[in-house]
Amino acid sequence: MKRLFIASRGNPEQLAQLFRAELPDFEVLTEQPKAGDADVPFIVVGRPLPGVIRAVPGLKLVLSLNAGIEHLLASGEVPDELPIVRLVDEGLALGMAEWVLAQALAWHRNLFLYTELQAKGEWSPKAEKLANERTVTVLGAGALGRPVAEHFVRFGFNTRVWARSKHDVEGAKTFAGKDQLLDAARGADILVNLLPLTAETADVVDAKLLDVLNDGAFFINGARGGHVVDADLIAALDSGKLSGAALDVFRTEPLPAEDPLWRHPKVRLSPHVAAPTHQHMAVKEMAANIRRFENGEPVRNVVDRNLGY
Ligand code: NDP
Ligand code: OXD
Repeated sequence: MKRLFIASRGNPEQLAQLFRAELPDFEVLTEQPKAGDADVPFIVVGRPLPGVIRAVPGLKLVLSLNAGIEHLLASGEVPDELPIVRLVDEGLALGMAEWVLAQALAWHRNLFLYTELQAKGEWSPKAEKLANERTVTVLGAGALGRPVAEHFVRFGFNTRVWARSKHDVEGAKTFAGKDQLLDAARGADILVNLLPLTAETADVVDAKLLDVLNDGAFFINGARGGHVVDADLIAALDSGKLSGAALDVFRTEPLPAEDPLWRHPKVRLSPHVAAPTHQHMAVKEMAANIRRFENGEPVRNVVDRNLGY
């Protein structure tokens, strides 16, 4: 029963070596097991090819190499009875916090603007504000949203957090549910999206939400492109409602060459690198969950299929 299949299309052998170090009593496979083979209760997946998961005999637990698992749910590749564990680890949380704070602080201290002025040879100091003169709203209070909000609090920003349920985040004002979304965002200077992509959260960043931000606000998207109505985002950038946007994720990735976001002067793009999976940290987390499952203990970070995250 101690068998694990790595179905990653990246570098399965490298992952397998890390798993062998964490789970020395396990047989770790990188070749697809088939019907009739001995049972393989555990599979580690990124974006598996069609049919890969269903073909594994005796599968009991699906461990995702990603925090966002909407692609696994949408593909229908994981049979309903199989629990899916999403990736939650310190590496993701630290990485996302670094990326979001880097973007937020660069905008807050006009560093993007000064880079543009430098290109024109223009010495033009702007009125600089302190963090406590700015309001930040973070959408999502989960494994990534909460630590990001806590960093904003530490820097002294007036911090607000919005989630499905009510949270306590020390030093921040918290909001819950659809009815409080606009209140959470009203008058914010920086809007950060760290929601999972679900039926409820798709298109949540639209004209209605952007309209209630402060004029000249900055939008940071580290979650998924499907959260944003791109036409509304571009309209808000063009009208000056937003002075800029930092985008790491897009509806289609890689972002197609013809997409206007590539060339928009107020958009800062990065190629889905905000919080990459650090394999050695992720493997430790996944191995610990496999042990919990084996010992009959509750497995952590199991996806609620009804909620979609
Ligand atoms: P979590 O599942 O830990 O947190 C999700 C948060 O969103 C929770 O606070 C949850 O509320 C809230 N939420 C969910 N649905 C709603 C809703 N309908 N209305 C209001 N709030 C809602 O996710 P993570 O923090 O781990 O990750 C967030 C997303 O970040 C991932 O799903 C993925 O898309 C993205 N990501 C991007 C990466 C990158 O490199 N760009 C890397 C890793 C992840 P509640 O607390 O009440 O349940
Ligand atoms: C993830 C991601 O969800 O890479 O882990 O976006």
